[in-house]
Amino acid sequence: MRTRIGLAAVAAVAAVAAATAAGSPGLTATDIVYSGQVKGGGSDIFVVKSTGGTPRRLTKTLAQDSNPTWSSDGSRIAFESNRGRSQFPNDSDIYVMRANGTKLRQLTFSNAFDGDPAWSSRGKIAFESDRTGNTEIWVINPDGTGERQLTHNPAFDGDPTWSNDGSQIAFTSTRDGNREIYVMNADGSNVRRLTNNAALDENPSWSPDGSEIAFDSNRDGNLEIYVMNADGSDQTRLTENPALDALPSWSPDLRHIVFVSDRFSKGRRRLYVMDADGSHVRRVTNGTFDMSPDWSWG
Ligand SMILES: [Ca+2]
Ligand SMILES: [Ca+2]
Ligand SMILES: [Ca+2]
Ligand SMILES: [Ca+2]
Repeated sequence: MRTRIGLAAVAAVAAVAAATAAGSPGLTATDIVYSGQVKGGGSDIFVVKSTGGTPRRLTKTLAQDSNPTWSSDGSRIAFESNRGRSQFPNDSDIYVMRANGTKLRQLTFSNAFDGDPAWSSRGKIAFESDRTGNTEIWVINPDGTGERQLTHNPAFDGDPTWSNDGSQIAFTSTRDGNREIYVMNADGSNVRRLTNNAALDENPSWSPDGSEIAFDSNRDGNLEIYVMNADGSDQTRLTENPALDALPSWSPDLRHIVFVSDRFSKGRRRLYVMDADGSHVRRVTNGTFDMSPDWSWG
């Protein structure tokens, strides 16, 4: 559900320009995959260095390619796309390709929405689907086998993110009335709620060492990035800006977090990297609608 934060129509210009994160102390140049709006109205998958520079475009369609996620060895990328299934307006499916954009393969084939994949260290891909009539979390193997439903609740269940060892999944659900962050075992059992707040709490991202979960919330009036311990304790705000700040993802060395913001560019969403304590925010991309970053595993 990551791309559905107010998907307003925006002017479409290709997403390439100089960035400002180069030379930041302590920031290692590793790959971040994301989706960017492109000329003609679709969105495609791009990879950019965390230190900025010209993004590499991996897909080229008039469709919406979005919500990319790295395999743990960095060799493949899974993503969501509505390419090729236009007779079902809300249809999208999970696709896998090599990290250079070749060898594209479709994994799901329902006529409903299948999206927001998250790849685990054990090789499983969690995703959300509304094929049963409401949004649930499912899991599938990267070869298309083993498709299985994990949540069974009439509310929205989405935004999956795996713990580092692949044993647990954090996710967003409205089962208690509004968007909260929950954790469950990888087989769907033992659901525990981590947030309890009348505001939006969504888009969890598990840290690579398993100790913390970053997420976004508007509990302080507008969307900001927060972090909490993996048991839900010590919920701390990292950003403080009237702009939209959402969709966090951790760097492999735990020292930085990439997120989406429209600060300095009203209506244009770009990727920013900050230190894990919220300091030293620097811009990474310069597109019109850059969304859903996923930082590589190493
Ligand atoms: Ca589908
Ligand atoms: Ca559900
Ligand atoms: Ca909430
Ligand atoms: Ca904000």
